Amino acid sequence: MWLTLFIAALAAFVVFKITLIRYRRRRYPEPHYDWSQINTDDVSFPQGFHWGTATAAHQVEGLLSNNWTIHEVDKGLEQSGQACDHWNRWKDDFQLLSDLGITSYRCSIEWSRLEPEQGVWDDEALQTYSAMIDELLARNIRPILTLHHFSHPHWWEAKGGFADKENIATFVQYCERVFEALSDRVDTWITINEPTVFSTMGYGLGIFPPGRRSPRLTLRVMRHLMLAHARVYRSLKTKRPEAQIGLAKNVTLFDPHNRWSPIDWPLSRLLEWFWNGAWRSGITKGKMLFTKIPEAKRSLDFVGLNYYTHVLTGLSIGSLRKLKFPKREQEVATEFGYPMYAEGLRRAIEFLAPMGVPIEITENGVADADDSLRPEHLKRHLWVLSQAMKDGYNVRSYHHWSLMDNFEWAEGYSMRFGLYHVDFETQERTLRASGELYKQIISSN
Ligand code: GCO
Repeated sequence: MWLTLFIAALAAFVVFKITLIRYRRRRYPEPHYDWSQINTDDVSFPQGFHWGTATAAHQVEGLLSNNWTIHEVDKGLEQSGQACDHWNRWKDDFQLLSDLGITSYRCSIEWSRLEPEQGVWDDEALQTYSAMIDELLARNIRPILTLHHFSHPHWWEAKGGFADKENIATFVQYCERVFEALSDRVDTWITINEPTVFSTMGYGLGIFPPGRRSPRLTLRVMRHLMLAHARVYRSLKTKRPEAQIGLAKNVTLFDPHNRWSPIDWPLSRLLEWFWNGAWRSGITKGKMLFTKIPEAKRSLDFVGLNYYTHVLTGLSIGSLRKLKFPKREQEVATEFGYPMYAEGLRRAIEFLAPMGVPIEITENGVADADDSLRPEHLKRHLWVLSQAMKDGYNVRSYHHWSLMDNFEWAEGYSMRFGLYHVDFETQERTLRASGELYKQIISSN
């Protein structure tokens, strides 16, 4: 009798587990393609599709003084220093864009250059940005300007940056000033780059400035970034309703390392909600992380997608102090540690599509110093993108991260993401094989 009961209970448990796993598989699939069976050259893109590359001011311009430069020194990180000396070499660098056949270029404005002290504006710096825009337009390259890409002035950081709601007003003023000067020529704007990365890395994991480790602050900064984005959006739209204003969202996917595990699966759902879902709900519903932010509802004309990888969650991820990135057997680990998972680009697009606005791929790329992976990386991602567009997803552009090797934040110069190799001693730029490949893809599409 006990044995029968035991066997029945065991059988019920197994059936329950299998049903649960089948349900999870169906509802949260993690597709992996057999790439050996796919012809990644078989791609096509519609007329008017934009081919681009992306950079950010702090990563390329050089000799800045902002929240990051302080953090680099405080934490003993590699210093950004001269970076790519782009502030002096931008004309030559724009020639590199033309050499590739680029039609869209995403870059960012450095607030600390424009307003080094509160209320003291450097008009010459603004003039330089303005000249950059003219040069891009003369080359038939559409500029996309990011107003905040992780860096801002010291004085603003000292006042608490995005952790203090009161500071949003000065951020909005800065954005308005730039918009007033450049929006006669720039149509496409990104308010904030990767809000979840900025808040989690800076206030949760302590890896980015200001190096805090506080869950409470992380959530607060996430909400403030949403509010700041919404206020900038509303203000700029009143100034010029036809401008296209969006933000760049890093969609990292979270998949359970082990689908049987009672830890891995709920953890992946939780992280997925925290990283992606809460943000999407802020924009679609005006509600984020249990707080109403009504201004945020429908505050996007397009959404920028930065896609790099999926993270396999579970105990295998290590500790918060030392994150590890496990990978599936069939996956290749990139130099950053996380796996190459091109299939996820499709999932990221599917995740954003319900927002009902066009998608611009504002970043996608790989750290790969010897360029052994980048050509395949590029081909796979563009194949996935081409398929998604054939299936009707509204994607307008692809911006490869990055035009050239540059300062990769906490990783310093060790991670090389460029289509052009940069020799940081001589500042010489050399086109990599993957850059050559990208150029060919652009010219045949
Ligand atoms: C980010 C940024 C870029 C990075 C790129 C490579 O995602 O952190 O937007 O500035 O350099 O993503 O990691």
